[in-house]
Amino acid sequence: MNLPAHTSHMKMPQPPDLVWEVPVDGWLLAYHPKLVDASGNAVPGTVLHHVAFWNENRADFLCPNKEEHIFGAGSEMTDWAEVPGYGYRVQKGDKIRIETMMYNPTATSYDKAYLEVQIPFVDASAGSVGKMIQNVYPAWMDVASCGNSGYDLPAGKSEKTGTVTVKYDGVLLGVGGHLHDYGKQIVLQDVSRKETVATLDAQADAQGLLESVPVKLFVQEGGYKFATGDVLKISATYDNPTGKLLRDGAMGIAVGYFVAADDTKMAALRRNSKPSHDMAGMSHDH
Ligand SMILES: [Cu+2]
Repeated sequence: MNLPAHTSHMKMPQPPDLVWEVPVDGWLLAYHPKLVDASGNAVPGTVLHHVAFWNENRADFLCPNKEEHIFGAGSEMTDWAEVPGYGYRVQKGDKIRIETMMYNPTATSYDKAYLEVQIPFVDASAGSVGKMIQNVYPAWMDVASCGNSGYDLPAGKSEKTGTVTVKYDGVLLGVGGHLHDYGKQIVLQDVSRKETVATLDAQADAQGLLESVPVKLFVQEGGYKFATGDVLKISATYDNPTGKLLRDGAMGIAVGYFVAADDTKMAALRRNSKPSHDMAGMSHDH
């Protein structure tokens, strides 16, 4: 894409959705996003407004009104690391819809920028290795609950909270966060257990443009336990210094990997027909 300097996501001509048909039966292990120009030089992550991968063949386990959102990143260029022994199960022919939105808040124009996402995988048909992999499901715990993720960001300090209810027993292996520019913090609480699961403080530059959100892992302890019926509360805080309301300027999502106690129950989330595209899962349509 050509990314002229000082172009907002509303003004930038956005790329159409792509559909990637998964070529193997197996597991996707990690997602490594990278922005480069035509000669392979790095382009700063700040020009990525967001990218989202949706599996059109499965419903989300926390919000079944949405497609399964298997990967996403924004300006913080979230690198989804491999957790040894775990993977996201795919079937050959699964259709992954890739939604991308770019912008360029910087003073430098970038011509022919590419977003690359490297996905290490295991082919289940290639021997016994696959038997050792446990299935993980992406858990998107959103301040917008199960609605559209984007919301209007008021000037100054603000906080938005939402809840989602866990419908399966299992464990959370770790949690990171997705915020937009001027985001400060994401907090995930298990209200039913009266516990704070994670408090994630964002790193930003001097202007408040988001640089990174940390990841908290529970792998060592065997995961953070969720039970069916647990209510999770998500809070996102922002401090918008522009003095203006930023239309659709914010999101607040805690994102983790979930392992179900009984994986066979998760098979019910599979669906074969392609859902309509005006569903609530189109959370990034701004
Ligand atoms: Cu976003």
